[in-house]
Amino acid sequence: MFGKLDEETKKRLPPGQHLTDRFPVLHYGPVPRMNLETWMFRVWGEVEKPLALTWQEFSALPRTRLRMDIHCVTTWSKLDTVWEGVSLKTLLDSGLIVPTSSARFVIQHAEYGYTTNLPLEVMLAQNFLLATHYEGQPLTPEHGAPLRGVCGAIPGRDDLKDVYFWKGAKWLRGLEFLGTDVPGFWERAGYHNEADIWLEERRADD
Ligand SMILES: Nc1nc2c(c(=O)[nH]1)N[C@H]1C(S)=C(S)[C@@H](COP(=O)(O)O)O[C@H]1N2
Ligand SMILES: [Mo]
Repeated sequence: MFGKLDEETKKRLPPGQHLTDRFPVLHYGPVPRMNLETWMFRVWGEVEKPLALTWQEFSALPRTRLRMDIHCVTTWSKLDTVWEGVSLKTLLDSGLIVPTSSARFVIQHAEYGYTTNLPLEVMLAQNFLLATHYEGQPLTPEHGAPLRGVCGAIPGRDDLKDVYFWKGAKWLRGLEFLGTDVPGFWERAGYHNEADIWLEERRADD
């Protein structure tokens, strides 16, 4: 489908990955139905005060737009995807979320009990977003509407940690801050806890 890759593109493609210009849909289980009237976004655990926001309140938060390359562990990669939403760092900087001094990890909790875990530090970086929009449009149901975690790679930002796309939960409903790490859904199923795309941390024994 893609012919010879130029040098610039090659550098952006992690080992073992190939490019697609489609946007595959990948998840375990059915697509949940959403009801924005009853939808709540919650933050709990190692935070000074638990938080609960309605969809209207979440939609009023300061927003960020981000261009990233995304890399699925099943080996497809998609370059230059554009996302819009709220960065976790903004929520901490504004004081809306205040982690306790022992907070080190965050679990994303999604509909139907899907979870995925990341170090707090990774989720506070520029390449992680709580996204409501993809390519200027609200997320479609199959891609995680109304809210999903998104993690990708920003070309040229070698200082950031880049993880596989499963580390962003579609149909995100809450964040649990923790002092110690707890593996999420795919992590318990044998996928690598760290999931670094450049080190090919796919399965736990990779
Ligand atoms: N809630 C939920 N989120 C999920 C998953 C899932 O099974 N359930 N799968 C993950 C995986 S493995 C990938 S590659 C991406 C796929 O996102 P997409 O369907 O928008 O391409 O969602 C991630 N988030
Ligand atoms: Mo994936």
